Amino acid sequence: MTRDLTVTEVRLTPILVADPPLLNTQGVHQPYTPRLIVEVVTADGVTGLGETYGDTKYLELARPLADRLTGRQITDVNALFGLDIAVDPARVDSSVDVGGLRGVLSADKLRLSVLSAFEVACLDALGKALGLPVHALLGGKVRDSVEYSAYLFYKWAGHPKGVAGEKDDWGAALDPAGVVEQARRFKERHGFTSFKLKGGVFPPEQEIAAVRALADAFPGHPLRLDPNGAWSVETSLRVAAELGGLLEYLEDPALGTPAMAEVAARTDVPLATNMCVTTFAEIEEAFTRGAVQVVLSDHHYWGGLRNTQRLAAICHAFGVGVSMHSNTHLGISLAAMTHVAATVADLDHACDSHYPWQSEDVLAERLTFTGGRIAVSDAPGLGVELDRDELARLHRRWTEDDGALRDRDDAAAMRVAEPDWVTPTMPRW
Ligand code: GKR
Ligand code: MG
Repeated sequence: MTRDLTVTEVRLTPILVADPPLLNTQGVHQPYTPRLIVEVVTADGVTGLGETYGDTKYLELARPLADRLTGRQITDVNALFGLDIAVDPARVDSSVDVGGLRGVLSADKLRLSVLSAFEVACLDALGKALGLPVHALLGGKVRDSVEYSAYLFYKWAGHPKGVAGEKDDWGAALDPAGVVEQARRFKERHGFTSFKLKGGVFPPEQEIAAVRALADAFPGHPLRLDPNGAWSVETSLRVAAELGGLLEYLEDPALGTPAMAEVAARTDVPLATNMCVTTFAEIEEAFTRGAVQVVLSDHHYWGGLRNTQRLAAICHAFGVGVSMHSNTHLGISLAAMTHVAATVADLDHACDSHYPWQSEDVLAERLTFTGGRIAVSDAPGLGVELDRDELARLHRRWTEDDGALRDRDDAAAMRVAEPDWVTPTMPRW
């Protein structure tokens, strides 16, 4: 049977999704966070789904790319990556993304972050058209389920008074006991057996105490601490000395490759990153200086699932481990992460995922973690279906927003509670 794989329509739907008050070194999560849902429709009426960041700068770039994809084949993604689409320099002149939580923001990284959603949508559509799962299009799975780690955050019980937002039932976690209780619930609800604590929120001593409390409560469970570059080299070394034996790895203790290389040279604790190696161009210096032992890939800003495989191959060649970073994301991205993770042979660490924090999703059926793992779907495409009513509801929320929440700004969200809050200068400690 001949199929018509021509793209006849690309639908872009920006949405605002509920997010709990999770703390990080920049501030706190807004009550609603922007995401962009991409639908690629073929002449045969097959629809492929993709998802990426929804902030204005991503959306602005997605529009011309959507126009350029229309009329092409869904198998023509490589050419799309080669298109020269102008990026407004004002959109990248801040040089860091989300205050630096995702490393340097270049025009290329912005473009890749948008293209990744188109790539995933095309692969989903192609898989549906051929009756094959996305992992098969990527060369086939080497495991039937992918392990994720519980992503622990210091958090408030609720968003500041007077701020609209959804209630969550996680309660506050602002000290070691709160962190342990949160970990217990993660384990009970989703079966996770490894834990990552987002640090850089409190002085290092308090975060060291939280990790020690986790180690006592969950002996033998892999633990990680990620202060998003908030520490100096000396502080990083002090934390590494104190927590050494308890940590699977320390994630971005210090900011940038030179500082990470200095830390790595003076400790045996492995260092992971989603901040100093976030593009292919950053690999050479970091690897030759031995600055990182694990790269946390993210198919959004690395430019899709095939680029994630390329990154994994490079890491393998250099003896550097690979795992996955996560930012607030929904089920389409979790499905995409799971398909690609299933194809990477040497994925030696549980991947990160914010998904358990997201009470809302655009999927007809939420993905579920069992024993901390997501089963790799063998259904055609990504194996997920859109809930159109929910997509419309979350889009309405975006349309009705006066613009205040359409661009993620954790420092601004923090100022609602602490008017004098300024984005901390790094290193903070
Ligand atoms: O969502 O607060 C957050 C995280 O800090 C996130 O933005 C980071 O990019 O999770 C990420 C990380 O591992 O650094
Ligand atoms: Mg990180």
